[in-house]
Amino acid sequence: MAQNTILVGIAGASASGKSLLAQTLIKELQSEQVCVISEDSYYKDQSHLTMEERTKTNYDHPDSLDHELMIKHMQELKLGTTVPVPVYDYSIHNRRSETRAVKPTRVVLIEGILLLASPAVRNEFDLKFYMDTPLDICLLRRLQRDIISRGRDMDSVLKQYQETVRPMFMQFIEPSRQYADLIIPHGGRNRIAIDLIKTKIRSLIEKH
Ligand code: UZR
Ligand code: MG
Repeated sequence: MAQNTILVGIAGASASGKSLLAQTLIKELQSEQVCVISEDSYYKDQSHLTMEERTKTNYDHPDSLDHELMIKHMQELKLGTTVPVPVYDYSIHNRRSETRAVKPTRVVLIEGILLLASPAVRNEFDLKFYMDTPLDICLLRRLQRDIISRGRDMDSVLKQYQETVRPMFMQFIEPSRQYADLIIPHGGRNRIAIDLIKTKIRSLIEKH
């Protein structure tokens, strides 16, 4: 039997434009056969830790993510099962109690920093993209985003950037670029890349 759900991975540095690309594809495709899941949803449950302890977690290291649950969900989606995706709340560095039911649509986009870093995760994808946005641009976006939407201040963003974001990018994310099928420069507003990916996704939906 042909596999029904196609899994598309969008990896790359933090604030490289992964979510923007995914959201743009969803908006422009206007199809009920496409949806998006964020790898951030799978940050491990930290209910047993105090807020103080949670701020010390290295969220840029693969160990902070529940990749086992994510892989299980990826496999279930491919088998046609609806999955309960955790809902993550950055302001409390933890999962909320509720989950989001994600249906096995024809194409499921998954976006996240560490999707291509481990063989177990990357092997589940049918198509793999890597956002190759210059790091200085990512840092500027990250400063803006974390201060405006994730309730941080400048000092904490810069500290986190130097302590974990940049070193873990060098150790895990940048080396994972080689596993992508396609490398996307210029960030989430790369019009040619958006149009090419839309064409590919439309053909996958139509072939169904
Ligand atoms: P994107 N992150 C947090 O800052 N706090 C959390 O509770 C969970 C995640 C950050 C994480 C990573 N790390 O760089 C980023 N740090 O979210 C990934 N430090 O999200 O791909 O949207 O940038
Ligand atoms: Mg994002």
